[in-house]
Amino acid sequence: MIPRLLLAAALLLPATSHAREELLRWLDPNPAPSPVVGFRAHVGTQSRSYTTHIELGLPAPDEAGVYAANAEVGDAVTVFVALTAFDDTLESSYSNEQRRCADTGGDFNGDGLVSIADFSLLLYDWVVGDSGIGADMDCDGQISIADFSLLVPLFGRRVAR
Ligand SMILES: [Ca+2]
Ligand SMILES: [Ca+2]
Repeated sequence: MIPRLLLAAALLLPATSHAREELLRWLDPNPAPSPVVGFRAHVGTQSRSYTTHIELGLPAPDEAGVYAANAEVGDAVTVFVALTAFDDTLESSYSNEQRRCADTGGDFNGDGLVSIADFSLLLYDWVVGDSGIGADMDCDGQISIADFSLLVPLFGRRVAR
């Protein structure tokens, strides 16, 4: 009865200055009627190491069987999320894991402007490795030309943070 997380866009609702909301969407693979009475999200800043556990309850699925709920996560740039389902007695294994990245808007140094300084930071991370400043703009776990391509059109933009 392991639930399956689906990709969903991150919602950037500033719940507090130290948290953000992530929209989770998932499927319950159990044949109807499912024994599941609730779902739980598990969140951490390292893969497969979850420090926060959030009760999602049993929201009503849409007509395609997709469940959705918001989970408030810490404002670390990247978090890892997995789900479990439970019935009256048992809790499932972890679902597939998803990496969720905060949207820095390309302003990696937090000075409110996407400038050559941010390009330099991205290039540095590209060479040296992800330092956690948010340069992994497409959230695929590596710094590459794809992230650079996402940053280029943001050049000169002011970013409220
Ligand atoms: Ca900047
Ligand atoms: Ca990337």
